[in-house]
Amino acid sequence: MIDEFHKGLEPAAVPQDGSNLRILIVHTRWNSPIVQGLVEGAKKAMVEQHKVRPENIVIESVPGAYELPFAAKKLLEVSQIRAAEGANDLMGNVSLLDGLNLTGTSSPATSTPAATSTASKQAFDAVICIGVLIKGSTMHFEYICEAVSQGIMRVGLDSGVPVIFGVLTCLTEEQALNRAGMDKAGKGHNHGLDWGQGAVEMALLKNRTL
Ligand code: DLZ
Repeated sequence: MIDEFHKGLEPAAVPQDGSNLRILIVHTRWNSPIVQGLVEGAKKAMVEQHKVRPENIVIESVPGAYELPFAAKKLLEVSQIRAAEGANDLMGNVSLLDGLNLTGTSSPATSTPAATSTASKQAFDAVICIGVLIKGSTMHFEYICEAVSQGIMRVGLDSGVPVIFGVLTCLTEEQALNRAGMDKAGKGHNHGLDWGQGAVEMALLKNRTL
């Protein structure tokens, strides 16, 4: 029997310094209150435990979980184009993306505007896709779960940028509240914390030069 059980993800063996990382969070507006709790958990872990600068966390929203892979892929590509142009700017060239509104899908309460600062010229080092799927009475849940998990994996493998699967796939709302640390009994654990930690660790792994 384990006396002291660490809920969630065990910390990495060595400190994970995220101070030079830029992270994208894409979250759904379905099941919004629970999703917001998970987003806050991910931000908290990255900023407070791993020194990620708040201005380097960009938050965008999509309607539902099914839209997460497309948004992750699109926003990742745009950030990579911007980063390439950032290098061009140093040589006096004009940005092809100037004037493009990258925050068009953002939820006003949580969004960090995509400014034309130096930080916004850095491509994302990792993406966290956050959503909550709750089973209903039809097969919809099964189809969406399968599509979203496969889609998120594909974006990560195709792009070479880690994409964290921050989607709760729950049978009941109580399960979802518990896994967002929002249950009445206070016995749950906010999985957003694990996703934030995982994003930093995987981003550093992506950037590692052997
Ligand atoms: C349609 C739908 C349903 C029934 N349930 C959820 C859910 O629990 N969580 C979620 O994130 N999205 C849900 N959606 C919306 C789909 O993900 C998607 O947005 C629509 O099918 C449009 O593509």
